[in-house]
Amino acid sequence: MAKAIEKWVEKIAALTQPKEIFWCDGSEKEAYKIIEKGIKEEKIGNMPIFHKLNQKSWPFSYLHRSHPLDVARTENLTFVCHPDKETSGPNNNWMPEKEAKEKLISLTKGCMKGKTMYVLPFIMGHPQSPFSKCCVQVTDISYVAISMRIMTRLGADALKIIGNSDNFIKGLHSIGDLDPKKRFIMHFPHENLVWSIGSGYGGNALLGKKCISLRLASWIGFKEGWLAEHMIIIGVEDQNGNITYLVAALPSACGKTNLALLKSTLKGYKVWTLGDDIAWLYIGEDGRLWAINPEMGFFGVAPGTNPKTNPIMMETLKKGSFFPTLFTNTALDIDKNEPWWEDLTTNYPKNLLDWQGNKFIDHNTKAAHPNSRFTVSITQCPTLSKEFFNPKGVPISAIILGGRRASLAPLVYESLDWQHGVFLGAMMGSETTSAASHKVGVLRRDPMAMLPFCGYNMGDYFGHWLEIGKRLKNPPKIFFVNWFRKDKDGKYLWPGFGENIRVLKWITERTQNKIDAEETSIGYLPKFSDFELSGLNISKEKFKSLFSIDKKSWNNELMEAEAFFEKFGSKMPLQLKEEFNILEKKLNG
Ligand code: SAT
Ligand code: MN
Repeated sequence: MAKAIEKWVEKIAALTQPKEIFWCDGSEKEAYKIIEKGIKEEKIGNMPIFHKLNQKSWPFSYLHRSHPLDVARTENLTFVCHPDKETSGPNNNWMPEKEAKEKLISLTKGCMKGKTMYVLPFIMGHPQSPFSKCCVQVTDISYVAISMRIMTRLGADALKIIGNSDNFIKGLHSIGDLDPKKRFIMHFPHENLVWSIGSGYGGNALLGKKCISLRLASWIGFKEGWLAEHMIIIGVEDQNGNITYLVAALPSACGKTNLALLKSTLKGYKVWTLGDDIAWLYIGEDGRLWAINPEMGFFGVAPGTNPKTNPIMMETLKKGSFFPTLFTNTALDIDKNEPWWEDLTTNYPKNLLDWQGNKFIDHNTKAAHPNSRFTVSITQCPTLSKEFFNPKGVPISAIILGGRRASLAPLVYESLDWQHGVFLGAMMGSETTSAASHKVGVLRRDPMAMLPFCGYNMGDYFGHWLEIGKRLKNPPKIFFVNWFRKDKDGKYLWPGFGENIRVLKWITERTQNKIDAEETSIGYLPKFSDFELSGLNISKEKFKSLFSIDKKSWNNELMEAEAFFEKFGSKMPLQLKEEFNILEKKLNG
């Protein structure tokens, strides 16, 4: 009798009608066979899927160019279809399941004609962890097959664990004809199913990432008592060799990847990397919060990455291993056959093709797409923590949340307790940059950096955070950071990058109860004498402006947050309303 997984694949093949079915085993040999297919057989427009880059300077690296209208996640075409609209909440697009399936079936019928259907069995999380999830995704493009091999634990192990059972998360992906009008990324949490058609872009197509590890997993975690979060995981080692583990959620364009691979400027301090995007958090037997990274790779933004801003990522990208490294929509230095992006070097290479493969002439435009990306195995990261391979994960002492705020938020502050931290996290907002939107400096509410990724009603999500806090015997402290505060002349007050280790030092010392702090209306702030500033040109006065609290702006912030909270109606937990009232009183009392 055919196994459940074979039956499911047969059913999908009957609908999509591929020329052949290719079961992937995750081996090295197979990876290069798929890349060959991408170079010789598959195309987007008239462009091959992969271009082999200079293997001496960029070992095992390939360039991929997407369809020009398929360069980012499309939140407006992303749906979470719980049986009822209220469970999906105002934070998700929703349509009735019947209507959603009808649309998807008509778009998917025969969509793989003449193509290869790759079957990708993979595990999100460590195979020996009770929290890991087995998944199977089918796709009709080699780029996605290879990307999934880098980003997940793909291959025979997953098949072995799945065995005859039908206990696996299902992902159906096809690039369709890449027409944005025929594009949908739909989630069916009650069926453990993601169905995505019309896009080959990362978050829309690598279903293990945002679709499974955040949207579906957050819902599973809600029901099972754990959290799936949009967070990096790092270990901070101090002069005595003690390592404190932290998670951090920052919206895009807030230096999240740089923080995950931070190169310390403080002697004796070192940051160990465990993850750059997603953390699954569960309550351990010891009553502490533990974190695992379900992924195996980095899918990071290329522009701005260079030996100064992120030397460790540069090393990771250049390392090369039997996992290929992919560059998507970067520019191409023709003479060297190397990828290039803005700020990689100070000068433009002489002969450059832009991200669409045209000769780059107009220096008023960007050569690499602002959202051009690299896909690289985490195993190539020189600062990878050995605990990454521990199925238990790591115990978390602090949760860092934050955003980009030119004024308002101090460089760092600590919430008074878990509930207060959840409240501040729920009203989190960040200013957009030109890379993310054409309007610069527009404020977007993005609670816990999860707004586009929470697979259920965010009012329930806030309640779930509060519940988790109650169950933790020893909850992590919750901190807020803002690297982007500016002075009156619009200049950044804080140097950022490697110097952020100073903020991490203060945070870890607070978790170890080594130092006290100044209690204010919004939480605890560092004392000047406790904050490591040696070697930086930061006066007491400048320090004060990094940490000043402007009553008027905070009142204004509260007003905006109130309007945001109202969207969630009766789902909004009462405790957060209480916190709201307390803060309002403190600010004005
Ligand atoms: O959404 S993606 O996974 O494509 C990129 C990101 O926002 O982290
Ligand atoms: Mn992300």
